[in-house]
Amino acid sequence: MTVLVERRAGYRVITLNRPERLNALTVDMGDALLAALADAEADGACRVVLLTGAGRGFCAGQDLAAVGDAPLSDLLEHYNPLIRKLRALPLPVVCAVNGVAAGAGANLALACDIVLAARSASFVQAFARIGLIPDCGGTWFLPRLVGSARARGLAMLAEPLPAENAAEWGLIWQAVDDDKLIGEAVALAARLATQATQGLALTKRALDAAETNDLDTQLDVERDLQAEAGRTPDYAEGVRAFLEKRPAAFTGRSR
Ligand code: T3D
Repeated sequence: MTVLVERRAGYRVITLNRPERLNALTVDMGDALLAALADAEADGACRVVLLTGAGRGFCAGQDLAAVGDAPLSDLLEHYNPLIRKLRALPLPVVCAVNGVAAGAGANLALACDIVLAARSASFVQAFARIGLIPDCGGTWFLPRLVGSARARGLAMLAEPLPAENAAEWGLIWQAVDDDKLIGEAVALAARLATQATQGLALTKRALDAAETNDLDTQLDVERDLQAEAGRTPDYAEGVRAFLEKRPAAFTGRSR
């Protein structure tokens, strides 16, 4: 199976599983990943997704041996829904980048909410090496995360950016020691799985909306989404727990 799913208490671990090809993507694998994300969303007990790769790479982008003669836009008909699903998923998605993340593989990681990477990992916008443009959201994520100058350098030079630099530049959340990556990612997923899931989903929506809104519009978005957050049982529980000086016991439920 090209995508493995492990159900754990409160979260699912989804692992890209073509280690002999550094988890390079095929259309079938992209479709399987999309289905795994949809399954996670439909499972009321799943409050976080943790995405990682098997073996020494995270994902080497499109499998260049499997492109075939079809127009490249056909491939993106499969991969774009994946990026949209990651952004729209009403759950936090933690990504543990265990090794090189290249091409579409890099942008798959950047579509996740909190990206941890092993210190030995790197991010390569490999597209320019083969005459393509950054896809799977690359041209959208890069300038927003690291600014225009660095986005252009990464996209046009296609040089590997080591995980520590990626963290310093704000491309990802943190670089961690290789042997601690999975432990830290699992701890983060488990912690998020005990938090106010609806509030986190609404936070995700608000931050995404802010990418294109002016302040005036965004203030209205915050008002509306805050009203929704304020109707959740977790908000009531959070306030109660604060006043009673005890840890909150969030359920993640919307009502
Ligand atoms: O519709 C569209 O727009 C098309 C979609 C485009 C999206 C894209 O993702 S385009 C970019 C595609 N990806 C790349 O160009 C990256 C290609 N890979 C590399 O540059 C290097 O493999 C890495 C920098 C990622 C890692 O280098 P290294 O030295 O650590 O490993 P390696 O030896 O190159 O790779 C290990 C094996 O994986 C090797 O196979 P072998 O020789 O042991 O049989 C290699 O061929 C294979 N592999 C790595 N990446 C791919 C791949 N096989 C197929 N497709 C790959 N992308």
